Amino acid sequence: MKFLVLKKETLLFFVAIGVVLFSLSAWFILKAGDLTVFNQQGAEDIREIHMVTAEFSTKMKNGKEMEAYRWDPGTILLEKGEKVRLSINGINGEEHPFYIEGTKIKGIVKKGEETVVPIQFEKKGTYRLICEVHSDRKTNGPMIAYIVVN
Ligand SMILES: [Cu+2]
Repeated sequence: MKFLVLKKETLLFFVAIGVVLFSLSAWFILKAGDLTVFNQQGAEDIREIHMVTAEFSTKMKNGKEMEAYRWDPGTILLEKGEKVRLSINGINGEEHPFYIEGTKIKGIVKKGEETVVPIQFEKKGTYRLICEVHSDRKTNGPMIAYIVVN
């Protein structure tokens, strides 16, 4: 019968402790659940990044025309080991044969066509996606995109 003589305040105190403990454990369980979901990176979990070939062109006051070809976006960010499906649509320029520096990856982007490049890097660093025919200013470039792997 000793338990029944607990004061009301004491009971409230224990109830409050119980609520706090319950909340904490619920929070940890939910958080653990989030992490589990986050770590479920299966073979199908491939991120898609879209890129286009673009062209800037302008006419100088003396009538001279200038142009520059670009990959757009010019910089993309990847996580180390992340699988990415890089989809490049040829908008401006007839053909852009390209390679990715430091890899064996190469291909060609043609006007009106989509070129899909599967990429995955195991080493951190910045990899340049270079168009062979517009690689510097003299050839209406530089048509270089930066793939930054963190
Ligand atoms: Cu090009």
